[in-house]
Amino acid sequence: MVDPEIAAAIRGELERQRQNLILIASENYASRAVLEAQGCVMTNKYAEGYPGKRYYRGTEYVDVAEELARERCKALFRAEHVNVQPHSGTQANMAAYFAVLNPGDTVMGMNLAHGGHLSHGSPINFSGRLYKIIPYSVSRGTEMIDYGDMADIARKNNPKMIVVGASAYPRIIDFKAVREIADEVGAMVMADIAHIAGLIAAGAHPSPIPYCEIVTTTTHKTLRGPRGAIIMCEQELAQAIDRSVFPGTQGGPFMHSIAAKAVAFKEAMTQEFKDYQFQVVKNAKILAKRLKENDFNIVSGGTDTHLLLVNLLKEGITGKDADETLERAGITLNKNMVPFDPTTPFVTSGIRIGTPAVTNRGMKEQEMIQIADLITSVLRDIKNGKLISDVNVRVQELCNQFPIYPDLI
Ligand code: DSN
Repeated sequence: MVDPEIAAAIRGELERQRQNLILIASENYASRAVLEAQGCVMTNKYAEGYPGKRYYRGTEYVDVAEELARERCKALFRAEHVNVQPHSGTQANMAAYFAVLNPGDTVMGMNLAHGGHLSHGSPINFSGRLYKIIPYSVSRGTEMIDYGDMADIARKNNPKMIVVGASAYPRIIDFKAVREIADEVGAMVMADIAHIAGLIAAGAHPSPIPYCEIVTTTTHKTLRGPRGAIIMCEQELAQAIDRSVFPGTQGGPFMHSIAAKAVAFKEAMTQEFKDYQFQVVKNAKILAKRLKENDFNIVSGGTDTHLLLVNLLKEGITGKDADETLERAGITLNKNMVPFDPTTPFVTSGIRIGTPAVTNRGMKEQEMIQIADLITSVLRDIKNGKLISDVNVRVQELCNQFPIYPDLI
């Protein structure tokens, strides 16, 4: 009633999330409890500092929320220390770098075009502007990280830090191998587990915690929490990390988001969450297998995680055309660069497909096969408007069978 225009936009977004197959690998549906905490009165409170040591009065309740978030997160990931205040993944990475690096230091990060992230050293990001970035890539043959190549690059360049983690890499990351490389050249290791944090919390992907000085992650992807991020680190770096977040790079913490992070960490300790994460991986594997049977070229031949990449060069379709057409059919995913892509990030030669959101609706193997076949029929005939409408009808039927947020209005 106060703002009908925004109310209509929110209702529209709810319907979009209900009536589309959300296959964007970084998106998910947070629980009602997480949404409620994120929309609570703690948004009104200023609380610069940390629990028990704030610059403002009246923080006794937000202190409870932040303490619970910290303790639950430490238990969930078996981390020595955690800072739950970062507003976003890139801000978490910025604070982490500022805690241990100086401008001009040499840092190795995964090539963005091979699955890395802007904040891991892209020249157009602060990370690429402040540090001397030496990228590492996937190998042409396997389209997987070649740890031998990584070691050679490290020996040649003596980085102060190796950053591992990706936003479009479908394979298990061998954190132990990276630790060994780093130890050989005297480097630190920072893992950005934004995409795979939920899998790690559930034991569906090996944990980087024993092998890295610093681990950052967003909280809203596979982890299924509110939009935001955290930094975990060994005890020795606790003070440097905390100071780097506040007052180093942020002001007042978003206490409502921190309360919602606490709720998400509690949810992540349940058996339901573990089962969900293993199903996410199972679903991604089935989707990859079916698309492969349908003659698509899957980057690295498959997946070990929640996402897969389809290389469309053979089909002569750009990622841009593919994601636009699929969106018209009610299938929402994103165009993505594939390794050694001859095009640009605005066009791309591939698509990225993730299973966290559809799995959250309860979809399983059988639905993944249907989804793979729906994607296939659209991509085999992308100019056929009638076919796109028919697929959209089938997408609606599938969405209706697996309702999400049924009691939200
Ligand atoms: N935008 C995120 C993703 O889609 O992977 C990364 O920050």
